[in-house]
Amino acid sequence: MEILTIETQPIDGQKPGTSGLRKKTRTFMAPHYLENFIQAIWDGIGGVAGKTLVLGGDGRYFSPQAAQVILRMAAASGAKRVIVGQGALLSTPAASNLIRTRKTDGGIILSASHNPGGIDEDFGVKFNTPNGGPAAEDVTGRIFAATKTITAYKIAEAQDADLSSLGEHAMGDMVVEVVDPVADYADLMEQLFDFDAIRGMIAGGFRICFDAMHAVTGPYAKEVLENRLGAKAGSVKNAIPKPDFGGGHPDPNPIWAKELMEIMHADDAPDFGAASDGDGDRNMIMGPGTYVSPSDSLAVLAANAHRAPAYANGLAGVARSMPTSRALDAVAEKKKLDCYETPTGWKFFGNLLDAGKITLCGEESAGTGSNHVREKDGLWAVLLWLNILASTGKGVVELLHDHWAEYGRNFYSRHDFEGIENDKADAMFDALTLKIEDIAGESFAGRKVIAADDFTYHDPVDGSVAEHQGIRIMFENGGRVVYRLSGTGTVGATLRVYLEDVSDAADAKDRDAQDALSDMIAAAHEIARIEHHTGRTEPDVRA
Ligand code: VG1
Ligand code: CO
Repeated sequence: MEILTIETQPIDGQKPGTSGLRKKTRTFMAPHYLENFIQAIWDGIGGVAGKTLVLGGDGRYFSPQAAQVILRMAAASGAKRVIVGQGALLSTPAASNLIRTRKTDGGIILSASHNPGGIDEDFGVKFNTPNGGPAAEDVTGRIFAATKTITAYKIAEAQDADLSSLGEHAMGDMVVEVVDPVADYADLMEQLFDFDAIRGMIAGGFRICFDAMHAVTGPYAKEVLENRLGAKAGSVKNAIPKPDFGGGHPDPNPIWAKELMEIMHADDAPDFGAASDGDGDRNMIMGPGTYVSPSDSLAVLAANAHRAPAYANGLAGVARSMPTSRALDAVAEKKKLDCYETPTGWKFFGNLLDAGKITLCGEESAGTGSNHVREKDGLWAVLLWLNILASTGKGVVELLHDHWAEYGRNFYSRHDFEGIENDKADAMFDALTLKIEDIAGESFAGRKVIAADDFTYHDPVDGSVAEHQGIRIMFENGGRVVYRLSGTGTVGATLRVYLEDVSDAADAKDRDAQDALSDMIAAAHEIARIEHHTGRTEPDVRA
């Protein structure tokens, strides 16, 4: 096998964001683009000679070609073995699990998650460390530094590895081990949850609808929900992963999971509805006629996790990303659990999980997970819900209402303003940063501000500091507005405005969240002067 050293030059903008490097697919397909970034990963982690890696992704357009390039580059740099999901498929949580259980040196996940796929859509590459989690900031910093000084990369001249057939294949001295992407993950789920109880509930007539959105969770959900738990055939919809996700956004929220919304709002709605995203790490939970907001879902899971075998001894602690609602904090307070507040992105939970400080964590963006892997995990969240429903005998809506009655309700919504010109978004944040300096005491939309800051995270495990993680404004009586810019988009800037207000009123369960948040929405616009800076009055997405 001949090893080629190809001369190259640094390419601008290869800075990993909230979750890896995400760009337009055509950008990744441009000469040297992918190769430069992969070589920078190898350089950023001290090379791959003698190492074992995991490789897979959500199956989006360009994944098969990218996988072959990465294998040839791993072989050229002396990797010992690469464990690849058959067809280059691995959901993000399944990849995390393999990285951990096979005691590897990390892995590469090919995904742009919930972003659409296709030659004119998005592609992404993420490196996960041996703990199974997304590389922390020090590692991504070294990778980014390497992209800026690269002069050459190494790639082997080899035939494509046959990723369709299970087993070991040779690429020079490197072994390409093709594994069933589903089996190990499904076995792990069976260890964590009471499958007998869930099976019994389903056999008793409990109906499920899971929308895989033509993305990677299809085969996982079919195996677990239909084959192992007995949900009737067809309970998993859009179950075959497609390179373009059927032309949709594989983003499980009320806007993009429209088909599920319709099914769950119909007269004969199933008892439980769920959806996942492109790479299988997000989840959306629904009961008949009811969407469970991700922040509420996280709180309900934290309050009830002990009903599942894996968490029967209770939780070590919990964590949420800063913009996630404080519904979780209410549970932690009552149950006397430590509750950590981290910046957005799963990489910040890794240290807390590794150190055993937390067992469960989540984000408002439909991500929930636990110490079973080091990524958020969509199907895991679905199974924990099912386990809780089976053990309490309650329905989704009853469980949610009982939760609010016990802990109060945190009304919550995120408003996204997409495709804003970068300079306008920056100008808005500059003005906002100045404004919050002396905002305490002022009132907006009739609500008084008690504090405001630009969130800085001090990692309690390794002492690292992450600054500028979002501007938050706290109001009297529990209201809160948070502003940040997305780190996963590929075009312009996406402004995210996170809105929260607290109520323990008896009629809280009947109120519409957007309506209940009208003060916070008005205050958010007034304080940041969103229309003045961006020209926008209405968000593109209300999640
Ligand atoms: C978004 C979400 C964040 C999530 C990240 C990756 O990031 O807000 O909570 O961790 O996506 O999720 P941002 O920077 O765009 O707000 V996934 O499912 O895209 O890997
Ligand atoms: Co995802």
